Amino acid sequence: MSVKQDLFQSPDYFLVDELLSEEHKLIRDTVRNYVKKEISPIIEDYAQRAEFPSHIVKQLGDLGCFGPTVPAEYGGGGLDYISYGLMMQELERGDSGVRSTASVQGSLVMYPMYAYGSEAQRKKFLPKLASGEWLGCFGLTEPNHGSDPGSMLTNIKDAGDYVILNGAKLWISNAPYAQVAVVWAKDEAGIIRGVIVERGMEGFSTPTTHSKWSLRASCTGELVFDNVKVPKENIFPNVQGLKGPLGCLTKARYGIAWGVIGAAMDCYDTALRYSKERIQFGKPIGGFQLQQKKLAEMITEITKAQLLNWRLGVLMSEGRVTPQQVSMAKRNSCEIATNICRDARQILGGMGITGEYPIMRHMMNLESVITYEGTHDIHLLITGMDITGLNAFK
Ligand code: TGC
Ligand code: FAD
Repeated sequence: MSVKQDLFQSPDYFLVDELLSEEHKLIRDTVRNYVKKEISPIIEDYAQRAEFPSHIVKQLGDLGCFGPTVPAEYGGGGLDYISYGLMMQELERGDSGVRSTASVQGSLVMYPMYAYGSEAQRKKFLPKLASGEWLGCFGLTEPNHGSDPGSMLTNIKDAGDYVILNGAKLWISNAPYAQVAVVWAKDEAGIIRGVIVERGMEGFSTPTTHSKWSLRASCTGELVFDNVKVPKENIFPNVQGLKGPLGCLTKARYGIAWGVIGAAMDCYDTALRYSKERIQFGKPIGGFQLQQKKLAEMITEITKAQLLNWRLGVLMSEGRVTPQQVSMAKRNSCEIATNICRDARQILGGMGITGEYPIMRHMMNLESVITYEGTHDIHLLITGMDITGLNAFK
């Protein structure tokens, strides 16, 4: 058995499929088949080499994975949020880095252009991003401001038809391959504004971040702005303040809540199959109570998360979800997925650390996912503030 022969069978213990429409299932199965055919056979090699499989950008665009909830007139899919969640689940079943590429493009680049952008910005950028002709990135985090982006130093100064952008962003997914960057910077009044920075603008560079042990098949970099002249027509006219980037993060965190359950499902499915095939002490290790406890707890947590995600998707599609509900789901999904990967790795014994199986790669990836888009502790504090009304950040 090898990850290159993708034998994945999706666990569905509580018949959650029955909550999905035929269209949802079709979308889910289309992305699942794509992952089996195009991602699983190659992803381990790319991860081992720490290389981004850049050819998948066009494939993901063709598949409709970029901006699926953006209206069709701008190149999006005009789909609901359950469809989007299912896409993220299937992509992350393949690899968190692949889901990251789609999350950033759809939720962090296309969404703000659609929600906060001018009509000219929407028309210029969205169709090319939706099709995968262009790749985008999102610059919020700075070297000295991660969990506290409101203290950012990157800034714009008025210069007539232009603003002059200075500063630096760190840990930016897709940066080295991106044609456009959605960047958050403070104006002279200290108000956070969103600007679209295009590759080729003088003074703009995107050095690659090396030596990652996690998300190795995703390319991460910096955004460096040295007196970059950005035309004023590239500023988002319809949002000001930290709620701009945080509004994008609500969409992307939603995708993560679904996505990491894909990684957990892959680890569970792999461990279950292995436990039935691997013989020790004269019987399959799946017959030992200690291994059954791990497997039973995994499927219990996966099932609870599948139901939570489904409900979250309904609320999101109806426009009734709160950012705090999304935080709870992102945090819960990351925690259980991380634990499931660890237990799955143990079930595989020594084989669990090899690239013959996807588990160690998922495990390492999840160390980034539990940290980005708000760390585990930050999401706990968001829930804490919501239920007590007391703000632990200030
Ligand atoms: P605070 O005063 O609480 O809020 C400022 C304004 O924002 C509003 N708001 C939100 N709006 C929409 N969605 C949300 N989730 C929101 N959370 C807050 C809030 O109502 C307020 O609005 P207004 O009108 O009153 O101005 O802000 P704070 O400075 O106290 O910070 C709160 C905190 C810590 C929760 C926030 O800063 C935070 O979430 N920090 C975590 C930072 C983070 O998540 N960074 C992610 C960077 S991007 C990334 O990681 C991409 S990885 C991509 C990939 O590869 O998949
Ligand atoms: P810090 O904020 O320094 O936090 C360090 C520790 O302190 C954490 O455990 C944190 O929970 C804790 N902490 C901080 N404040 C508090 C508090 N008030 N109370 C209790 N504990 C606290 N950013 C982008 O803008 N765009 C991207 O595309 C992007 N992609 C990423 C890709 C990868 C692979 C990684 C690893 C990160 C990416 N990020 C991106 C950045 C990511 O969002 C940040 O790493 C994250 O928000 C945490 O910031 P930090 O690393 O500076 O940690």
